[in-house]
Amino acid sequence: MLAAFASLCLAELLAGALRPEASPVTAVGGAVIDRTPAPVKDWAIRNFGSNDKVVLQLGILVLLALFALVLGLVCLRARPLGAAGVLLFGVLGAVAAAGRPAARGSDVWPSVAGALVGALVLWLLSGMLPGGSGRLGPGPSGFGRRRLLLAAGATALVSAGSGLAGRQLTASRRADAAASREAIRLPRPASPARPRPSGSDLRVRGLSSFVTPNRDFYRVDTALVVPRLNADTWRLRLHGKGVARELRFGYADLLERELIERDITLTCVSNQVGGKYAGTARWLGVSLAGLLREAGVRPPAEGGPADQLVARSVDGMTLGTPVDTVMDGRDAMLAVGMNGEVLPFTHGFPVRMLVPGLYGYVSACKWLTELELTTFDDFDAYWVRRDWAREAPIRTQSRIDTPRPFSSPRAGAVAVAGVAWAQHRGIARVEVRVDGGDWQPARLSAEVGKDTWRQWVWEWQADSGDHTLEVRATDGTGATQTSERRGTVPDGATGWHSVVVNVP
Ligand SMILES: Nc1nc2c(c(=O)[nH]1)N[C@H]1C(S)=C(S)[C@@H](COP(=O)(O)O)O[C@H]1N2
Ligand SMILES: [Mo]
Repeated sequence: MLAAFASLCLAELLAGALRPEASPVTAVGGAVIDRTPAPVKDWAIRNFGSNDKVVLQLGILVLLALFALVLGLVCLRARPLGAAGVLLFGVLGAVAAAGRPAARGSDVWPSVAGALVGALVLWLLSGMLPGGSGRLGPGPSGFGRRRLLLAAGATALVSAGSGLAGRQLTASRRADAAASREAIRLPRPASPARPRPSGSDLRVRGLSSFVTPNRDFYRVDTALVVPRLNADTWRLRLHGKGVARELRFGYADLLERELIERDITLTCVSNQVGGKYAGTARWLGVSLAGLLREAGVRPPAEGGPADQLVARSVDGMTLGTPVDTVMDGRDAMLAVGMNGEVLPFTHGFPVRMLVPGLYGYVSACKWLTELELTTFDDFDAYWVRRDWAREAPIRTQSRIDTPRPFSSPRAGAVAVAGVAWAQHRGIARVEVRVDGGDWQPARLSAEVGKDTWRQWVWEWQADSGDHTLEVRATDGTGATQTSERRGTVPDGATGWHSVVVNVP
């Protein structure tokens, strides 16, 4: 265990000095995420939410500890075999690190050096056991025991120190990135968001606010270490099929362009019926269609050769979006601001993509570094290679926020309220029913736009007993949400949200 600890601590120190992504735990975790089948990913998001990554890293550490114990026992019988086992783990870490999509050659060093040190520590410490290498004897002599304890203690101290130093290096790097982000002043939009009409937020107790504050906004991504780019060195390249003029620009160039500001609701395809992976923000950014036009791109509808726009992020994630959708007049954008703030690191600083009406995994690339025009025939993006659909427009959904499931509202007037979304089609109607009775029209919040959700409220005269509340929405095209219950894979969950309450 001590050898494993020493190994990980040294690796952390080197990763802190090189880059945090090179840490073996992070690299192996990333490799595990990439190989996680859709149902397991779904299950993890459902059960652990945004803590799924913490759970994964803890799981890796627990597994490592178990293997360390096993290797320790092996070492008591065959010292070289135990040490070789440690080296094998180093190879595993190095292979994982080198195989990350955005890997650099130097990323293998923390794993390699950590394993060498771990093997050495195991070799030396086990050599201090009575008999030099063999089985535990009746107990080391007083002198031998003291020597062993001293060596073990020194190893533990030095390891802990280097591990902490590694974390410190990473922390100071993060502080640098944070300072560069805080120095940014966003310009005013040339095209501001339309003022929200009064009544766009119903302000019912227990109901999600119309705008989701940044700190409450859901986060879904595969990044174990949140990328912390520096806006000064950030570059974006737009190239590929049918691009007449390749574009390359930096953050300052982007801010010099005309900025648009829009209220848009973002939704994750992994959102279960009734789930909370949806949020609304006021985004500030540059029109993506405008950029594509500037590069000479024509949509397929106008005879352009590329039907897919592939966005790449600094961590190697790829997301593919239909070019027709991006250029059909909706407010697809490269966003730099979120709710009056510079884009937070967790939501893609410095620049992310957004396309109203499409699920995040086919449109909302965070930590964006490259845009490539290609075809759906030629390229499958990250989640498409993992069972998810190529194209994924957002399905109409409605959610009951209050009363909470299994709560006990008092008999009499109860405000049943929630949100409903069908981005880019808009929400036309929301209905509620109790215990399978007649559908009752809910009152909708004033519409902000067809790219945002709407709140709804319905006053229920509750009598005592167990009751089931159900909700369904109708979008702007007149289509009502299907009752058919389907899971999130491959292109979004369907079905009505229902909540059971007990009125005492
Ligand atoms: N680089 C990168 N961008 C990404 C993802 C990711 O894993 N990596 N996840 C996507 C998914 S699945 C969703 S739903 C949205 C979520 O954006 P948010 O975390 O800002 O809410 O980001 C998208 N953009
Ligand atoms: Mo998502």
